[in-house]
Amino acid sequence: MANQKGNIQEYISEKTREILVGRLSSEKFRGFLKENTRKVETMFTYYHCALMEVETKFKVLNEELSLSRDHTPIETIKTRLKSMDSLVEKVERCGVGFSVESIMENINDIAGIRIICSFQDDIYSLVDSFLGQDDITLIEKKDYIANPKENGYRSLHLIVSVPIYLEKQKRDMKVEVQFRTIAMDFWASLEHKIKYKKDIPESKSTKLVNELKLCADITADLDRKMQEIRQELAEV
Ligand code: 0O2
Repeated sequence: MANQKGNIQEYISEKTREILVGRLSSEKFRGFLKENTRKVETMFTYYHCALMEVETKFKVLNEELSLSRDHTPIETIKTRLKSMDSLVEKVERCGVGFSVESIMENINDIAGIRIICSFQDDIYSLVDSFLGQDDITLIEKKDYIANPKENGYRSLHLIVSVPIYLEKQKRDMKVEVQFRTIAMDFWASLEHKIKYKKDIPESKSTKLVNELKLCADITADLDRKMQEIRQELAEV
């Protein structure tokens, strides 16, 4: 995920600068952005608002759930707006039309939030509580914890719709929520770095893929063992 943009105006200025200095690879997208700067700025602002709504929901759940447990279920919350490069790549890869409406309709992960927990069980409790809230609509769920990807990637992903209340309207916004344990996040961060590192010779890359798969198995074991220890402690 790209870094959290603390200040939306800073983020938009950075994006505008990217357009002006022509760093974006896509000629077509550059033209679209020049003509739609205000609309794109508004779009990112709405997604930023949706992220604030969802982040608050998890902070509230964390407070409440920690009352009934001997630990706080959430270790870290990270939010991010999709980087412009990544958005352009996805718009082109998915053959999405060059309009703000079409992008908002078809790209589901412009706003992303990652919830990092110590224990796997906490992930499932949080998912249940979050999806039980009456203003949250589930659009898609992928459980890569129950069904890890071939490379060993584990996380639980949701695409949800959440309302934001603006001056004169209510808008339903899509947000991607990823849930991971600390171990899953540690693994995914390294794997992500390796995936995007260019110029790795093929022989080395095959070795790294195999080693990462081994690490994924070790982290899955670690998560299971930590969960068991916590359970035993709770029963004392
Ligand atoms: P970023 O920078 O994290 O946003 P798509 O979104 O179309 O690429 P799909 O199948 O719709 O793919 O989405 P999926 O499987 O839910 O995965 C989307 C996000 O999950 C990715 O976003 C990653 O953050 C994470 N992810 C999925 N698979 C892997 C993996 O094998 N390794 C790692 N490290 N992360 C993974 P982006 O857009 O790739 O990047």
